[in-house]
Amino acid sequence: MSYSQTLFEEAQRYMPGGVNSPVRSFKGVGGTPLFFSHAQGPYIFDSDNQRYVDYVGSWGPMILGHQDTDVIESVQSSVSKALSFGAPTKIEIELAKCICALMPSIEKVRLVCSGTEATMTALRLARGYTERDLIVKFEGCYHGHSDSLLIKSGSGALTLGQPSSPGVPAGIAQTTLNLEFNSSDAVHAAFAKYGEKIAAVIVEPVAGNMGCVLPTRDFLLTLRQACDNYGAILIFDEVITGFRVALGGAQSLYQVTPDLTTLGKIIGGGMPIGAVGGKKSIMAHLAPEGPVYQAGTLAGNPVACSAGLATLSKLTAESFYTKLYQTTETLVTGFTELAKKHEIPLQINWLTGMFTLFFTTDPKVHCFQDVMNSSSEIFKKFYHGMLAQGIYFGPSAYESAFVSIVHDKACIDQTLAAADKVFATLK
Ligand code: KE4
Repeated sequence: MSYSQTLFEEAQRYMPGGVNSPVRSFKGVGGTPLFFSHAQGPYIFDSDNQRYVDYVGSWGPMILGHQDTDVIESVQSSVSKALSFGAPTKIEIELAKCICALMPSIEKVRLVCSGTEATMTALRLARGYTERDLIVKFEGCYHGHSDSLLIKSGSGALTLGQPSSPGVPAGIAQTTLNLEFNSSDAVHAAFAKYGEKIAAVIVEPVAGNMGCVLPTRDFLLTLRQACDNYGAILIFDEVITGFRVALGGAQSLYQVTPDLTTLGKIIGGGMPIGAVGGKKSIMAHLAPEGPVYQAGTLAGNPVACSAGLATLSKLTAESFYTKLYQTTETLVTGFTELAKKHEIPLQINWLTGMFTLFFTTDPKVHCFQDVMNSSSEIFKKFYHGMLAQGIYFGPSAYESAFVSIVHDKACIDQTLAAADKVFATLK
């Protein structure tokens, strides 16, 4: 019995499902979740001291790799002074200034403790600012677990939503519309029917939570135009894509500007953080400047801000994103060539620093239905085969894999050698 198995048995006695976030439970791939003890660079080590090339990176934050010396030194320096005040600190200004400088659509920003808090706050702010209730989101996009966002599509394409979890009141579900990602027609129809009641559209500009699914620029432009035409707020949830796919996030890559942006993950460098930012005219409605309430005991925590600032400061290095792009491209090209060699039906969606393997015969994976057409069973075999070869992907077919700047040739060689062996078993 592995030590992870022993730990998992004990964990289940004290925590629901033995974990503190469901995806970690391995329910998506079967088997026992690995418990990890330490990490270095592109590698993580489980409780049996097995080494893995890490393509989860804490679900995105670890873009510099684990134990980056500058980040660790910054955190150590911060904790040597204090852990938390519950009062303003200079480092919060420095992180806020850095975010505003790197993402020009953000004129003011509120720091919170998670992506969920960021998106929940963004929705409340948009509803308070517009004095409207309806929210538009997209099938397959995940924005954290606040009630208005745990919604699945209604019975018909344009019927208001239904709870996707027990505990979400039907009344709240009825204020969310769930549309097909990448469908400009669905957006036009929704605004034609509900336009004057729509407070906001929230979207992952590049979807990462149904696996990586890229938008068409036309789709993002349609969202922008519809929000402009009807006075709704466009929220880009860049909790994953912010500072990952480009220094300015997906909004800089696709040149479409949201009214509000939510961030998380990378801006905390591995520490608990989230942020909502955007136009001053909208942010001015947030307490204490305005009436829309939001608060948090550890919001803007100096240790988290130190880790985040140290992380963001290194992303501006010359050719950082060129290198990250090249590493990702080399991996994707290798997987694609091996799939051809072994005649495995495979589509890979990717951008700088993130990718997803879809085991499907479809020529493209463009929306949630395409994702559902891909084989989760083949993914499960792939997953465990790679795990046995020391390669750690997220334990779900519907997540993105993340590359760090320290994933080097040795990592790529080990990963592709493992894939060569595993693909041979998938036919
Ligand atoms: P958190 O509350 O987990 O910090 O952030 C919620 C969130 C918001 N928006 C986007 C685009 C996100 O991807 C997330 C959280 N991402 C997942 C991974 N897909 C976190 C992992 C987990 O739930 O354990």
